[in-house]
Amino acid sequence: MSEFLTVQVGQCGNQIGSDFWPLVLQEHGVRIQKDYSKSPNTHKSIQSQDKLLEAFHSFFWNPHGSWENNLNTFADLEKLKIKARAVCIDMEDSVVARFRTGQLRNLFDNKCLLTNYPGSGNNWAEGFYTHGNEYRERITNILRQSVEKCDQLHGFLCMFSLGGGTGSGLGSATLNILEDNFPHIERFVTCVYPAGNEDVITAPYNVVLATRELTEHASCVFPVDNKALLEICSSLKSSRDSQGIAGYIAKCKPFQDMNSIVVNMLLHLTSGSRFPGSLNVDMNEIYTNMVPFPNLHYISSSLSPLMFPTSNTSIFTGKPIKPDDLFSCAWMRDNQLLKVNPLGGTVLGATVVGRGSISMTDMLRNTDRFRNKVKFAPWSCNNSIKIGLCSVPPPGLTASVLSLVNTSNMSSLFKDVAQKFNKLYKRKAHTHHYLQVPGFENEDFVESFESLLKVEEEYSHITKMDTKIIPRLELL
Ligand SMILES: Nc1nc2c(ncn2[C@@H]2O[C@H](COP(=O)(O)OP(=O)(O)OP(=O)(O)O)[C@@H](O)[C@H]2O)c(=O)[nH]1
Ligand SMILES: [Mg+2]
Repeated sequence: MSEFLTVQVGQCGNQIGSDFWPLVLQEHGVRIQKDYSKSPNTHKSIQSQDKLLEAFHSFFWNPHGSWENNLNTFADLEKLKIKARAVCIDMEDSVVARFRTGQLRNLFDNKCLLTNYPGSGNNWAEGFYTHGNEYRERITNILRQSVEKCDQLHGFLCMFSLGGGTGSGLGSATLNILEDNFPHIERFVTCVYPAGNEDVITAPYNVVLATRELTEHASCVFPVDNKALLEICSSLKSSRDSQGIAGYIAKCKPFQDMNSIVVNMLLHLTSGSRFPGSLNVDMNEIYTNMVPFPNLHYISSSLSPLMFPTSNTSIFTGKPIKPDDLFSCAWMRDNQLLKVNPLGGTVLGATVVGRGSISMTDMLRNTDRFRNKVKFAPWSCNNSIKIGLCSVPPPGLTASVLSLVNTSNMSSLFKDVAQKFNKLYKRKAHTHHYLQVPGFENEDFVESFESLLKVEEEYSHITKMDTKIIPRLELL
């Protein structure tokens, strides 16, 4: 089984992380609550103990080496001093402090938690140059120590937002450190694009500066955007509420709900590398099949059923879930974790991973339906779609589907980002905050913007390619 190391940077990255670990434990059949009698371990009683135990070292390491069969409760993990394979970095202390003192405190290795005060002030340059230079050595050492604890490290799972300063700036710097020190280990990034009606005025700068780093240094990016996540969550929670999204935000803790959707996507994405299945699809296979050219590595993702793990409510609640409906929902525009239409453009690569009771027949029938709806890139042989079947469903479900599409429509994301950047940059508003940071130059703005336009053009170019019938080569 493959191992993954999560690298959580900034407030958003660590908040996603704080939702990630309880759900990983739940998925591996470990109960967290103190009063265990109140929460029967249904997932574990349904799934074979061996399957869940074998998968354990994907996300955890055990200083004693031996894995016992009785990892039923969090106390069992504490007894064995089992730790999460996690590196948590933030330049302020509020979120990471909760890892130090919260209910799961013994899960985190204190040596892998790195904080400072008071943050990067929503400034990519502070995160990338100031903190990146200051902490380069410490981050390198933490990463080295964490990697040494792995036998079969498969990839880094990096999580951060692009709107603030630490996640976007120091997250980018960390990506560079990973590439320099571990060039052969894939760097998978889940990054959060801002919603648009921003709480951070300088977000367009941070997004453009960080996107260049993602293009140059990530292996594969699974972007999500807060607008799409907010709409999904509000429709899940308050579809009967006349106030819509505003009503939902007023009543709930939206980030927690939004993050749980992202976490479910990450768990589904890595499920084939962790659990057995009749058609296993590993993360490196996803990467090979989905990324035809190095720069075009941005993947739109969607899950079905979309649900909040804590409440187990989804649009299918109370109804039997038909496999075909699960697939249809996964390909719906409104269910994408990013505001792009996966069926509208040209498909550069597609993967579908079914978990639980999805059969091969269901999979083939539905991927055929998908094939008939979309246009594939001209080089695609027989419009191929990578498929995976993992036998362990997410807790509380019998089946689920993850759709991944690398689509030329990704250009719309970059167009939108460029527009917002231009609005600020043409008046040079707020640029002095960046230019006063040692190491940052106006060239950073210019080159990052050019890099963004290049990716946007490369994606747009695919749409314009014709499917030409190339005659077979004749032997001379
Ligand atoms: N989905 C989601 N978005 C978040 C979360 N926390 C912050 N954001 C978004 O992330 C952006 C701000 O980035 P943060 O992660 O707060 O900033 P940071 O990386 O800590 O950087 P600084 O605070 O500037 O040092 C904004 O667009 C927020 O809306 C979260 O938990 N979930
Ligand atoms: Mg912060």
